[in-house]
Amino acid sequence: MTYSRRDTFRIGGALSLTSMLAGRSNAKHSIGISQTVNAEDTYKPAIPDIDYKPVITPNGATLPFKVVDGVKVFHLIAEEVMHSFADGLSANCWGYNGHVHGPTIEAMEGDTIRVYVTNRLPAPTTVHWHGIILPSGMDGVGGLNQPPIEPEETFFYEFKLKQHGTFMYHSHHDEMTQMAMGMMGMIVIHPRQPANPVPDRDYVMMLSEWSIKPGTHRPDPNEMSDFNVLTFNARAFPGTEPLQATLGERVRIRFGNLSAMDHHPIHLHGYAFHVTETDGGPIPEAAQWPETTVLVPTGATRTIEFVADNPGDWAMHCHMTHHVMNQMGHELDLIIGTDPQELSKILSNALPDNMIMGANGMGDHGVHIEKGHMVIPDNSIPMIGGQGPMGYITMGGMFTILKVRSADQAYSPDTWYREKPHNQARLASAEELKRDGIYIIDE
Ligand SMILES: [Cu+2]
Repeated sequence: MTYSRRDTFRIGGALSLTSMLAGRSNAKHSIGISQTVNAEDTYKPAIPDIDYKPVITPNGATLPFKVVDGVKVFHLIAEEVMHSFADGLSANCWGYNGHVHGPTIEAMEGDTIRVYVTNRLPAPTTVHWHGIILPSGMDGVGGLNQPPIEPEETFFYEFKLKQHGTFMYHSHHDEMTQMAMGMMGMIVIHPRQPANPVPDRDYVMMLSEWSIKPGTHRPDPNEMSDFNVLTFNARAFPGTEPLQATLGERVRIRFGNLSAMDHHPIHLHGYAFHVTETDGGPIPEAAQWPETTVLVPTGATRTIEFVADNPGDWAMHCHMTHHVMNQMGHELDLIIGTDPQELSKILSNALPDNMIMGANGMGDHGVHIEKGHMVIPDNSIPMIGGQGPMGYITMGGMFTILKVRSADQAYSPDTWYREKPHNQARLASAEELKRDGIYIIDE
């Protein structure tokens, strides 16, 4: 469905037609292609579901607002939050308004937003509006653009949104600590005049990484390289909520990455997509090229779009293989190819309850843990994956599932795609092997 300004007038009868038309005629490309709004333009604040189709933040929330004298007023409260990454792992993090990460701030190009930031943390903080073009005094770098917001203080930020696209917000005071603790969120600014068809599903995914030592309850901001919890919207698989699409729908996914030290190549199965915008602005259609993996550098956003024309359950994950594991130690000795029985015998004098794992790789760890064969520290998810329709999914971390269904198939996040038998990979039959001249020789 294409969502036009005409629809806005029809649905939103209360909105002033004159002011919107006036704003439209004044609109021009002032700075770069992403900016179509002049500072002097006056628009009515855009209303969700009337002026724009709201985005979906899986496992997250959108920050509510109210309108006071034509200005959108938001209230961010920085505070400690006990956050669950997946069943079995939670930690005391720092976030906003009871959420880790903070709720998505959503508005429209031309809106003036006022954000009150209350600091309920034990440390000073600030908020930086990443990618937003605004006055220097509103940019939120502690010490440079403003004094830090001391505990219990409330700061005032106000600026007009002159651009559209996908941006982020995060603490810019003691960043290393505060961002490692979770202090970040996404900002979506819808265009006044959408250039492309408006998507039917518009998802927001914040990528981040954490160091949480098994058995502890706090992220460790001092970690520089060995991150062990990798997340989409602060959740690790199997804690990630699937993305949903109905066959034929246009899907947009907005990725933002504020990981401490890593870039994430996000791969979507079953599709080729186009990268349509960065936090620098929209990419002209002629310059977009097809991809199956989009590299999202830290400190950047990348937006992809595709038409969901291939039904099924499709994996979407970071392609760095250590980013789809949960809380494993990466300094393990290599024992692939060894005989676990022999090794176990040697160890049994010193460690009678030892259990050698990993001789055939890591794939069976999650199953062992879930069946209780292996005791794990309290509050930890070492290598646990999730149960799928065909067995155990040996993935964790930055992994989720896009579930594309036809309109007549009821969708629920817990149900799986039913593939037609002729499209299903399976054990080869003896008859087939013989027919095609494939001979399996036992050694
Ligand atoms: Cu990654």
